[in-house]
Amino acid sequence: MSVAPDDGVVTVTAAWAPALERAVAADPVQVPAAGDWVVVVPVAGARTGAVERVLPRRTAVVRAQVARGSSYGQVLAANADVVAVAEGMAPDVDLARIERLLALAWSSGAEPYVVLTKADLPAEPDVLAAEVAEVAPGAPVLAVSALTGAGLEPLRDRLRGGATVALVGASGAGKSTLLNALVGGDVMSTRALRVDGKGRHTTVTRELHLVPGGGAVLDTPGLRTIGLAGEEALDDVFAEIEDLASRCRFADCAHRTEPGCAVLAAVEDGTLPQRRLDSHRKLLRELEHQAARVDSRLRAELTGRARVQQRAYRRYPLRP
Ligand SMILES: Nc1nc2c(ncn2[C@@H]2O[C@H](COP(=O)(O)OP(=O)(O)OP(=O)(O)O)[C@@H](O)[C@H]2O)c(=O)[nH]1
Ligand SMILES: [Mg+2]
Ligand SMILES: [Zn+2]
Repeated sequence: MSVAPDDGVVTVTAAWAPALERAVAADPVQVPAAGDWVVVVPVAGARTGAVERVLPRRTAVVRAQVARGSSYGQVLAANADVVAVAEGMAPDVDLARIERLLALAWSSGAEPYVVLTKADLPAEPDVLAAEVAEVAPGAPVLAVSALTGAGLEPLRDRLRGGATVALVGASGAGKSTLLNALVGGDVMSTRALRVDGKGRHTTVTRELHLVPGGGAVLDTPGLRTIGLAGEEALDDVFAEIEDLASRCRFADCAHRTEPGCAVLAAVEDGTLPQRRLDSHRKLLRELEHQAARVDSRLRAELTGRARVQQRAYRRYPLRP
């Protein structure tokens, strides 16, 4: 783990202190993540330290841990002001992936953006951007090219204002290339896509880089699986469906067969794409499953916690 101390120049290596190990044992979300502020206690006579504590996060992008069926979350980026969902305009745009990542972005507490990269490739980037804006209510949608520099100004503006911009998205979306363009140097290595268009996971670490004119950009490795952590609210992601739902005849309308359903009526008259409703249902179902996992773990923990704590304290007795 690398930590940039106050002067922002020296990098110290740091190991987890027992106190932090204890915290992580109780809740893996306490694992220090890129963007975290931590308390480091220096080790005398060495350029190393021990990370005692992770300070409370202002915002956090959390996904479900990769292990199938895990009820724990993993922090991808901490304390970002803007979470930019990066999606390449070429070879194609995956709307469902954008919606899924927006769920993480909205629930992070940061401002969600959609950044459509490689805008130099499609014939009509503006048409494509307008299409994506339909699935991203409330989030600015930018069409950018790291190659030509087009469309980067809104992000540069936020950075000049001191914001930290976290980039999340599939492998090969162009996150590291975008970071390099914003930072103005070759700080992250990038790599061409395979011929089949699938990314190769060039970036394997989460890194935060300071931008010379102010602000910081946080790069993350491309995500293959983006599991919802179970705490997201989809209301923001599907704001127009929420809006329609408030006009359904029944307050508990499931928008399936109910009479007087404003959502189904909107699908019927073509104002709401069926794909959008399907996507909402799919994420909602996934969310409910994950929330149930978290619930049953929390119940089990209430009974098991005392035991776990006893073990941890035996291993790392608190010094007086
Ligand atoms: N034409 C064009 N190509 C781009 C642009 N941005 C990125 N690329 C290309 O897309 C490929 C993937 O870029 P990366 O920046 O490595 O993608 P990444 O999202 O960081 O991928 P991972 O690190 O695997 O998550 C590289 O070949 C880049 O040169 C762009 O604006 N225009
Ligand atoms: Mg990368
Ligand atoms: Zn309804």
